[in-house]
Amino acid sequence: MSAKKSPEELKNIFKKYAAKEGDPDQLSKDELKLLIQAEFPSLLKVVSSLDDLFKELDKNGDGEVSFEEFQVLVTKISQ
Ligand SMILES: [Ca+2]
Ligand SMILES: [Ca+2]
Repeated sequence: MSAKKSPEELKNIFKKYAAKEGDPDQLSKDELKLLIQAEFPSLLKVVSSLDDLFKELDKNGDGEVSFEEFQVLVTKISQ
């Protein structure tokens, strides 16, 4: 099974999980965990920890991952 998703699917996935709590346009760490566990479980084998992954994605360090920051993950997945 390929983990590759279309840009539209990714946007929908992001929105679905980002809307669960707090800011509906930003992923909290819990939301990111749910997203990865449900949609990209194969990533769990390649990242050392979800905490590290979250830190890596949260470029501006505001404790949330925006759709823009999420793109880095998308690049990782499509490699
Ligand atoms: Ca949120
Ligand atoms: Ca951020």
